[in-house]
Amino acid sequence: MELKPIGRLHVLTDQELQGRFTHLELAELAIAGGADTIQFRQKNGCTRQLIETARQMRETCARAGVAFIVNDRLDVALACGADGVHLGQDDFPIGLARTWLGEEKIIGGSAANLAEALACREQGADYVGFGPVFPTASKDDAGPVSGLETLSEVARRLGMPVIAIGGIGKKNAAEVMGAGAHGIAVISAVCCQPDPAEATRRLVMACGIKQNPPGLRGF
Ligand code: TZP
Ligand code: MG
Repeated sequence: MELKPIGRLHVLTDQELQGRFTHLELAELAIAGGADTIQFRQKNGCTRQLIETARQMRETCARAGVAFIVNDRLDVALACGADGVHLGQDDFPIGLARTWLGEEKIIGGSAANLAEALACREQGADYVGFGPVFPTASKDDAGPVSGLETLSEVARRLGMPVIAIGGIGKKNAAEVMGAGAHGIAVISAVCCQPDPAEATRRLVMACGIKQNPPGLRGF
């Protein structure tokens, strides 16, 4: 499969770890700070509300030229016309999601080890979200940390974009990129900071991500 442009700073929006900002507000703040991909991550709630929130976020992202990805929910991604979906090991199968979304849309798959990462590639994922690389308090069932060496090996062996996740912040973002990650995905390093836009800006700088003109963000 042809490689698609995949963003380098994926901000996962969260309303469980913090209550100050809505998903939409977090998306706006992260975009203002320079994020090139927003992932709507909401584990529960009524489907109609999820679709409505996703629709608003998609519009905001589209205006800014930022990729909009829905976590877990293929139905919500389809309903709002998202740019893609991110699927975990227990979610809708990647290959089947492809038949619904078509070739153009982005599909990301979660992997915690090399075997899972290779399986994501085999099934047609466009990128692999790999982690947790470091300890994280943001996901209860995150599993053991992989560390930078395994991240490095996975990035080398996979030959496709690997987005590192888990415990990543401005202090370790540079070494994660140095280990071969295409980009990073974060929750608390943006959503739980006093100023999410400023926190995003610092992550962009820490990762050494080049800022493109609006509408051509990231990648
Ligand atoms: N998948 C693996 S670790 C993780 C997810 C969703 C949580 C990442 O959150 P944080 O706050 O960036 O460590
Ligand atoms: Mg999932």
